Amino acid sequence: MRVALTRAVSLAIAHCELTHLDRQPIDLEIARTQHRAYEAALAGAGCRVERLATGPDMPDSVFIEDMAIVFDEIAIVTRPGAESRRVETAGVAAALGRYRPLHAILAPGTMDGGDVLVAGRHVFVGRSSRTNDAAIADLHRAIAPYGYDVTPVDVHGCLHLKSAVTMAGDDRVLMNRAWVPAEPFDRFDRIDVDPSEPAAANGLLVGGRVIYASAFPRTLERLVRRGVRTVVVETGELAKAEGALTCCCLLVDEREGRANEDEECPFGAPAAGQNRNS
Ligand code: CIR
Repeated sequence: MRVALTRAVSLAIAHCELTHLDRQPIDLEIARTQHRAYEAALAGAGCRVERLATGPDMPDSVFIEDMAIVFDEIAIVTRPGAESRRVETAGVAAALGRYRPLHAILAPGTMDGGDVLVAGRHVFVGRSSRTNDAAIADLHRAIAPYGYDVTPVDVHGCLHLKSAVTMAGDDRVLMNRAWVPAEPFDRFDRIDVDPSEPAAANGLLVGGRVIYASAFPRTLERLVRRGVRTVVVETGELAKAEGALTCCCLLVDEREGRANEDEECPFGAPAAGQNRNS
């Protein structure tokens, strides 16, 4: 079974971090409705959705992807590049600790999960305003023993690597070459975003389909023409907080048994059920 960890939309989402966008009013109820529809798409793709609670001190909590990178063998808990978001890691670590042994990125490293694209044993990591070389080296040390290689990729003009490139199939990527160099992705079949839709490179590949935003009809047409199975969702309200599709979940393939049965969670996280609820 595949678990999709999601996190509730905070009532403080209007105070989210913004890097490339101007602040606009965000309608909390619409954002929550869109988030529920996204969760329904995840369930339709075969996931068991497990939604973590949030709090008013976590405006960006819905973008749970940035808190961790989940591999079959281990989960990496990040040290987010935006200081305001570091409060989010404890609850995510507590949830992930039920499924995987954990490794924490430590200072001076900073990393957002949105900068990490996993393609089998190949891991691409964006050097961005959120992710630095110390964290990339730390990640590499943690996962190299399991046979993963790590390729750093410079990202320009957007928030994260996965704003610029995401998986659209086992050997296929959807990308915006204006924001990320194409060469590291030479081995993949590539689909380019429509030039009029620069932010269209983020889709979520899950259960043999790509969950994709309705905001990018021209790129959607390209995906469909190339035979990609798509499920379209409305995410306009979450996009105002600079979030996309991959960033609203962490996918975990469930394995037998608990990962950390005998270990204490290194994050001092609250026990399950102790998260705040608004
Ligand atoms: C932030 O700036 O951290 C949030 N407002 C948006 C994060 C989006 N995360 C992602 O695309 N992985």
